[in-house]
Amino acid sequence: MGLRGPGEKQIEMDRREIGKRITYLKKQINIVRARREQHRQKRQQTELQVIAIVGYTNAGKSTLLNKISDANVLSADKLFATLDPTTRKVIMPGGREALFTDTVGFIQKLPTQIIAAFRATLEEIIEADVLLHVVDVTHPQAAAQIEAVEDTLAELEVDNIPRVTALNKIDLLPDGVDPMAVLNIEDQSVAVSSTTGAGMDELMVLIEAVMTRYLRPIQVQLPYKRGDLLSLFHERGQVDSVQHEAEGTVIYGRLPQRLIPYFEPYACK
Ligand SMILES: Nc1nc2c(ncn2[C@@H]2O[C@H](COP(=O)(O)OP(=O)(O)OP(=O)(O)O)[C@@H](O)[C@H]2O)c(=O)[nH]1
Ligand SMILES: [Mg+2]
Repeated sequence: MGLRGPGEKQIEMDRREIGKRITYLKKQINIVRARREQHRQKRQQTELQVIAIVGYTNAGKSTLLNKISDANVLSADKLFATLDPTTRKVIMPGGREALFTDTVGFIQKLPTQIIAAFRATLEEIIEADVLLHVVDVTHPQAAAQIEAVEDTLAELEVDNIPRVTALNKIDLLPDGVDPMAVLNIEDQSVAVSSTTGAGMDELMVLIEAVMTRYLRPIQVQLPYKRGDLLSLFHERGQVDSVQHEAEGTVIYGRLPQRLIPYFEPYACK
C-alpha cells in the first residue's frame, strides 16, 4: 500500500472494464449462435448463393450491407458492433437474387477465451459462395489489417472461395489519392464509399460476374410437369439456350453448385 501510483489504479480499472466487456460478449455470442442456426436453416431452404462480408472490425461491413439492401443493420464506430451475422436478400444488377451476410469483425489478436466462440460464428464464411472483403483504405494500419484478415481466412481454410475486395471509405481520401495504388491487393477490387454509395454499382456488377463465373455448366431435359425447376433455372442460374422438344424443355446453361442435385436426375447424357 502507498506504493501504487495513480497509473496503476488506472490499469486496474481498465482491466475490470475489459473483463466486463468479455463477459458481455460471451453472453451475446451464445444468443447469436442460436439465432444464427435458425437463419442458416431458413437459408438452406432457399438455396440462393451467399456472399459473406468479411473484414477487419470497423472497416464498414455493416454500413455497406445497409447501402446495398434496405436493411437496418447496426453500424457504429465501435469495435465488434456486429455480433449477429445478419443476412439480407439483395437483387443483383442482372436480376438474380443473392444473400449477403454480415459477419463479426476480425482483429489482430482476439482474447483467447473468445476465439473459440468467434470461430463458431465464422461458420457462415465457410459456407459462402463468394467472400466480399471490406477494407478501410483510410486506416493507417490498413495493410496490417488486410494481413490479419488473410491470416484468419487461411486458418478457416477458405482460400478456395472466390474473393472480391471493396476498398471502402474513399470519401475520406484526399483528392487525387488512388486507393488502388495505396494498397497491394491481389483480389479483384473496387473502390467504394459505403456512406455516399460511390462505386457500389460497379461492385455489384463485379460480384455478380464472379458469381456467374463459378456456376457449373449443365444440360437438362425437364419434363413439362417440372415447371418449378424451369423457373428455378431462370431465377438462380444462367440460361444459355432453350429448346422445346416433345418430351420436355431442353435447357443448356449454368447453375450454382448447390442447385445441381435438383437437376441431376434430368441431366442429358
Ligand atoms: N466516411 C465513411 N465512413 C464510413 C464508411 N463506411 C463505414 N463508415 C463508418 O465507419 C464506422 C464503422 O462502420 P461499421 O459498418 O459499423 O463497421 P463494421 O465493419 O461493420 O464493424 P464491426 O461490426 O465492428 O466489425 C461507422 O462509424 C461508419 O459510419 C464510408 O464509406 N465512409
Ligand atoms: Mg458491423
